[in-house]
Amino acid sequence: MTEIDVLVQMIRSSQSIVVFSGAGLSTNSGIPDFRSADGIYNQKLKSKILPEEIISHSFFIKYPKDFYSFYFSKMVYPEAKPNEAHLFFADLEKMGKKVTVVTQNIDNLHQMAGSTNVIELHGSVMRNYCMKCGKYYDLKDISTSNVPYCDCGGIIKPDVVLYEEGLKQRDIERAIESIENCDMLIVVGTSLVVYPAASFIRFYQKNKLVLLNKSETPYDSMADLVIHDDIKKIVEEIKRNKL
Ligand code: CNA
Repeated sequence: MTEIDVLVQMIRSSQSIVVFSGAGLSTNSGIPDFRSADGIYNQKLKSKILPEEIISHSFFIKYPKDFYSFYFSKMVYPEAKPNEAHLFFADLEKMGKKVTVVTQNIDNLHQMAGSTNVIELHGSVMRNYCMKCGKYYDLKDISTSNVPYCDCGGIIKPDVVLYEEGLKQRDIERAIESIENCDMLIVVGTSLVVYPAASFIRFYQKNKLVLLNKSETPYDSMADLVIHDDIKKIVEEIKRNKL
């Protein structure tokens, strides 16, 4: 049996599946991740300030102009479309599986692909709020060339979890509950170094933990199956195996 045969067998025998995804799932949609060689953290940036510092809460409050200039040029991709991997995970629902997507991504591509049950641990670039009056703004409703301000004069903040900010309690609870109770956990396209998100996979205690990632992760030794490859190739091979 090949690794792909084992993976297909695991999917076939699972009724409820959690897909725990990260930025690597969207690189084939043209959105760079953080930690790959050509990821955002390894790009030559104009400023000497580290990306981790720019996308922090205190930096946003102190230097909104610099924050937004980095954010809109490096983190927001309104033209991006779901790729074959997003579509594959959405199609599992059409096969009658109960699928919960727990994602660290902020790009909305799982939903665009058709997944109906998505927990966005780190929020979404699509949603934005005025920090003064709370008014909601869609991405298309805000200026992406300047600091966006509300009609009331308040500054608009993306509904994205920045460094120094906590995750929403409700999202944490839903993510842990779905991971604890699923038959199979597929972890895909994530370096598993961002906490607390990465720690949630420890709540899975059964024997179908699968890690699909180009590079090694700190959780590889915990998994029942690890495939280090491009998710595009993995999905193509799964389809060849006629799942
Ligand atoms: P990361 O730390 O950049 O890790 C991505 C992982 O994906 C790496 O280990 C890569 O080896 C792997 N990878 C890259 N491309 C592929 C591929 N085609 N097939 C298989 N594996 C691949 O990103 P994480 O998601 O682990 O880190 C969490 C951060 C990244 C979250 O806070 C996100 O909000 C943030 N982020 C999100 C996006 C997005 O929404 N698309 C983009 C960039 C960063």
